[in-house]
Amino acid sequence: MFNSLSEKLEAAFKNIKGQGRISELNIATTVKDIRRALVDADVNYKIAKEFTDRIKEKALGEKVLTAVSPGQLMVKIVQDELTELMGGTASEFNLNGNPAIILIAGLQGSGKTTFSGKLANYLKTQKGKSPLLVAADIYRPAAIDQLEVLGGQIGVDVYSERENKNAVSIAQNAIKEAKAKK
Ligand SMILES: Nc1nc2c(ncn2[C@@H]2O[C@H](COP(=O)(O)OP(=O)(O)OP(=O)(O)O)[C@@H](O)[C@H]2O)c(=O)[nH]1
Ligand SMILES: [Mg+2]
Repeated sequence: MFNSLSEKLEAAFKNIKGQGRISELNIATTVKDIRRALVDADVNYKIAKEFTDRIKEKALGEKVLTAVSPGQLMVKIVQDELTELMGGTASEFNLNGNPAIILIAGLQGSGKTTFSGKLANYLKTQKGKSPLLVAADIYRPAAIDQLEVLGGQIGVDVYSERENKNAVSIAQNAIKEAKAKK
């Protein structure tokens, strides 16, 4: 997803850098390309629109039109805004604890299970950890199956208790299991 986002952003910048003159018109075109790249990368349309409106405002305000290197200035404006959009500062996951415990909570269908799989895969392949995925969703019947399929795809163990309707006790038992299996 991020690869395709950066490719599309690069294409938008290549376009404006190649223009002999920068005008309000080609700023508008670039901004539209950026918005489309963001929406394609799953960014909510309203957020993408606010984001690109801010870029446009800055670009027109910062005398990009008369700058020595307008393309570079556009890149800088977008980079600053993207950094801001992502929260401004980088914060590391807290992986302390034996085991380190990460609780994923969120609205129905918001992508918790998918994200859990991605996170487990990241921790395994990039951080050298041996994560244990825990199915503590006791309401949706297929939730455990879904997590097991994902775990199978990335080679990460999945802990579940199909008969247990108490999420807290599932979580506590899973912690014991994780300690035992390191
Ligand atoms: N486009 C897109 N779809 C996603 C993303 N993450 C998850 N999905 C899809 O959104 C749907 C719901 O994702 P899940 O991971 O099952 O979400 P959940 O929060 O675990 O859902 P429930 O357990 O039913 O509450 C699935 O069809 C996913 O494939 C994402 O980042 N982008
Ligand atoms: Mg789920």
